[in-house]
Amino acid sequence: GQRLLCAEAFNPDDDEEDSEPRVVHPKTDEQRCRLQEACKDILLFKALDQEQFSEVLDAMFEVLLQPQDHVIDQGDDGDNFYVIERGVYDIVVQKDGVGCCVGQYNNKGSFGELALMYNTPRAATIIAKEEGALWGLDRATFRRLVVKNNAKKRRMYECFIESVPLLKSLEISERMKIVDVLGVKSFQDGERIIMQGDKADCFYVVESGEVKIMMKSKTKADRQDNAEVEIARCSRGQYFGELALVTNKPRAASAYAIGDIKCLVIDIQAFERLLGPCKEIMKRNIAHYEEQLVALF
Ligand code: PCG
Repeated sequence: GQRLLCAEAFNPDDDEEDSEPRVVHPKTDEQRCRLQEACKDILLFKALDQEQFSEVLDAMFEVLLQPQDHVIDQGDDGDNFYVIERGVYDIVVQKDGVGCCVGQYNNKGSFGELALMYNTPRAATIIAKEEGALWGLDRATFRRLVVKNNAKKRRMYECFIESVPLLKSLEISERMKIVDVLGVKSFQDGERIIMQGDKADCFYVVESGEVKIMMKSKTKADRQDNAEVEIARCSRGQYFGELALVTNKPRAASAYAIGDIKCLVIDIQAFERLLGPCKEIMKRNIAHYEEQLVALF
């Protein structure tokens, strides 16, 4: 028994908050419905099993915001993780004493994970631009259920992420930070992953299977029946969905699953924060898209 106890004490997967009681904030059916809807696409929750996910939902509590309210102040200790129910929020980072707006959340997504994941001070200030509502998740529950998955995620994706050509120029620690915040999504044969003309909020790397990139034809006859032309395919290790994020424009093409596939998904805020060093490579590849299109149409 003694030896076992010692071994357990050194298990890095163990968390100091493990013994804390389960947090439950009672909710009305209506609140529970809204909460479930707000959380269904949260990438950090994708690795949770059903039991863990329902524990997370139980622990969440609603926070209402007025315009100009600071949800988070840079430099503070991290208390909660937040999922957006509604509202627009500016992301402000202090650089050399000057506050720079580096991005914005628009009625969806989540923030506040970094301080809780890495035990660091808040790295940005988050300001409500209008009336809004958030769902908070306390630090202990977030660490116990979400951060606990990170070690497993790193083990699962380390090799694959090392093999993605786009990410070769990053340091290992930078690649692991990508793994910590990515979500894995499955799509069925023929399912549309992104739609031409939509606002862009995610970046994708194909983990398994193949993705077909299709563009609405530019010839007049085809345009009338909305025909799409295949312009590219992506397989394991290749990425798509970067163009709209780099150009700040709507999706320039649609993407469909060929067979049942899996993609790693990174939200636009993590893309901006972590993939800056890869942008030059992406831009070079984007320049080739134009040449390919000229040949196609
Ligand atoms: P945290 O806990 O540092 O609190 C501020 C949050 O802002 C941070 O977690 C991220 O979730 C979020 N965020 C969004 N974009 C950025 C960015 O470009 N830089 C940083 N540091 N944080 C960002």
